Amino acid sequence: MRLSRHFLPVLKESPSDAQIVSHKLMLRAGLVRQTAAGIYAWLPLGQRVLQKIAQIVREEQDRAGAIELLMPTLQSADLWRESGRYDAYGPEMLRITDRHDREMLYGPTNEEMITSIFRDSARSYRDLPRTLYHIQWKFRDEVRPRFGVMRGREFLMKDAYSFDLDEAGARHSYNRMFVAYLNTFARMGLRAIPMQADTGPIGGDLSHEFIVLAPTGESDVFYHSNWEKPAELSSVDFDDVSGLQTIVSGYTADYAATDEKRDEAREAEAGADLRQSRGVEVGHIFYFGEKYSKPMNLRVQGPDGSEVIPHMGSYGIGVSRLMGAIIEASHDDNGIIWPDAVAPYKVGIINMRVDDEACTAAADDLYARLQKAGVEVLYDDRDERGGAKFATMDLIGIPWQIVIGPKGIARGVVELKRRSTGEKVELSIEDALAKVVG
Ligand code: 5CA
Repeated sequence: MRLSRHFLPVLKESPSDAQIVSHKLMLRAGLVRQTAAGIYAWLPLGQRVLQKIAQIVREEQDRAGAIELLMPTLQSADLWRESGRYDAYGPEMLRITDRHDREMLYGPTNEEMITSIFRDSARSYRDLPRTLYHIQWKFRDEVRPRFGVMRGREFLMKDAYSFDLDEAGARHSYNRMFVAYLNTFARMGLRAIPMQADTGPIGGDLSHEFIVLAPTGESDVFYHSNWEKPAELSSVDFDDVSGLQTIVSGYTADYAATDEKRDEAREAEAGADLRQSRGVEVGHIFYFGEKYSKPMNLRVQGPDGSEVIPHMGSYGIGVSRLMGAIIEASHDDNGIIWPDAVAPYKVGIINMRVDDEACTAAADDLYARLQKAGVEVLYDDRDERGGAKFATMDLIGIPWQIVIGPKGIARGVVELKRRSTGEKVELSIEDALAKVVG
């Protein structure tokens, strides 16, 4: 994409309404614009990153055996009356009336809807186990939306729902998601710690929040210093019930809990290794058994002909919140440092002198060749000062930057810069190309 034809409204100054660095950078780098309190438009660059994050989430859900579908944002109030949550959910639910005076709501979550969909077609034990998920917008009328997309009112969530014949099966489904989450966040360059957590309005008694440590996070968390060591993830067999349980047990062996679930005995045991911090909740998984299946009358025929009430769990990831969490974890004074996996473009080309024929010919040619090689490339071909171009590329965090200037071109070289380390090397165009394409 040529920057001269792009829609990339970057800001020089930090907007005064933003308090935390990720929110400031998201506004400055032209990723989002607020359209109403806690509601954001995703500008072209933000939309690209959002789709990258969603795609990683999708690939890891699929790998763990979950199946994608898409449910609507609007739901009927009657569905929520079946579980008894319509009144219980309170003022966080955005309630809407249609022209026929039917009560509707903008979904804050989808346990009721997926249970009714599954109920309509699941008949026997052969239809289980299944885990279904979608990536869809949610609305929660938060009292205090803040920190940009971190706590929005409208936000993108991946929510998965598992159906099993019994508790042991449901635990395996839970473990699948537990491990899928570790892989998902690691691919985005994040260390998310699974912490024992409260279940709130979703219900149940087994639950983990996945927390990325950040001083600006909204959760108070306590954990063993072992969590500060880098994680090692190996490939896993998601169908291996005991193998998966061993992995999960390994991960939960070191203490980690949110404020609501602190355990004095385990904290004493950790002693001087106990750490306290703040963190951002990027995922939350729940096992709640028959909480929805029973009142909503979901039944299947078991292997022996008897009726079985499926055991369920639900598993959320804050897809839009993740963008804020990634920026909190990866930025410097000049701007965002996107991990390669979620960067809006892999390579940026800076043409220092658009009025210089040799520079422009070389830059145009490099741009065409990168595009041909299938590399996502942003080409700064604007008639601007070099300094402004460097600042923009750094602000928007492009991982590889190739600078083409008249002196270099005269010697047959360009400068290749790595955004994460700041390292710069002079290379021939061929070598620079080989480096970023490979
Ligand atoms: N039904 C369950 C699991 S699918 C559920 O709704 N869980 S949740 O309430 O914990 O939300 C799942 C994830 O959505 C959270 O871990 C968080 O990352 C994200 N999330 C929740 N509220 C917001 C919000 N107001 N703004 C942005 N992300 C949010």
